[in-house]
Amino acid sequence: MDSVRKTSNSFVSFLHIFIKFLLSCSLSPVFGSAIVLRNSHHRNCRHSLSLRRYLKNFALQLLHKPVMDNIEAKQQRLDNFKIGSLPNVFYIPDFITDADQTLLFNNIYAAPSSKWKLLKNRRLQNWGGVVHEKGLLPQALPPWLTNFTHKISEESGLFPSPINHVLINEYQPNQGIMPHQDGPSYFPVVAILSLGSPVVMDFTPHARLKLDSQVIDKESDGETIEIVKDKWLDDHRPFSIILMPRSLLIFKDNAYSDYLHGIKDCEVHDYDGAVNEAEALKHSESYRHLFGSEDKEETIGKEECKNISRTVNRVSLTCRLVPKVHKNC
Ligand SMILES: O=C(O)CCC(=O)C(=O)O
Repeated sequence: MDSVRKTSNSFVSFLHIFIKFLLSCSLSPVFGSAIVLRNSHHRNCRHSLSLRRYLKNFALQLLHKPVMDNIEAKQQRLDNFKIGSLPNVFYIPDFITDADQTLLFNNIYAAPSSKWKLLKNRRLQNWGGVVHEKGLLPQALPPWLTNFTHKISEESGLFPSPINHVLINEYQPNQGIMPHQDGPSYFPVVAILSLGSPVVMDFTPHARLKLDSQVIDKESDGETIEIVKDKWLDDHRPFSIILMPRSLLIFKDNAYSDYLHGIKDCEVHDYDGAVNEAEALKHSESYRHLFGSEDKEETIGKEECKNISRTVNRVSLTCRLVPKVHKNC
């Protein structure tokens, strides 16, 4: 077995050296002129160029093949976690373990109080540096964060270089975040790791995609109520995602640029119709007590009441890449 492995390793090494040789030859003027000489025989010097280009592409393809295969394998694996109708939203339950969650909590709450920035409806820690319109004034991420940002980059295969910025948001049960779109300084992929209380995140198409609004009359408890339904361009429509603790949400491209995302600032979140209901609830055994799914006959007939009671704080880690980094600090 060993000798077979050694032979195959030597063959791979030989192949790499040979490819590198091909690559340098295809770029070198000496080899190029040799081809020209050969081609002068055929009186067609255009062949020299195309042969050089062919050799170069061939060598590059062979060199990059393992890398491309690896990226494709990661994309295929990620596709198993696609949720909803958009191609660019992924939900990975149990992305980290309970022990990882405790480790993160310990480190987050070990930070000095000056690290917290108090906002009207939540507080946050900023790690990785200051994001300016013109790029990032960088600060190295601590190892307790890079352990997880590396795992996210590695397993998603969606970041062209290491994640260099993490925002940690802490929400009390009645706090949330207004619908917003992340800024243009970030590479258009967001990975959000959730800890603590489950919540529902709402995605709404950007106002520029709104066509008009329709008022629909609906009978409820003998009364007629008016429901305003917005109409959106193409296939855009609002959707919601349940974010369970220890899960990872990733969204990118048009889910990043065409939608606003937000979390309602109320203690009970309705998850009816959430696009990952099945995936999230499958992994919610230890949080069953937070989910209201019993029949509430006295209030809403036989309808199931699908809501989450937020009884503890939620902490999220929004992990992103700022491609443009200032070098002079
Ligand atoms: O807490 C979250 O899950 C979302 C945070 C967020 O959208 C942000 O920090 O921009």
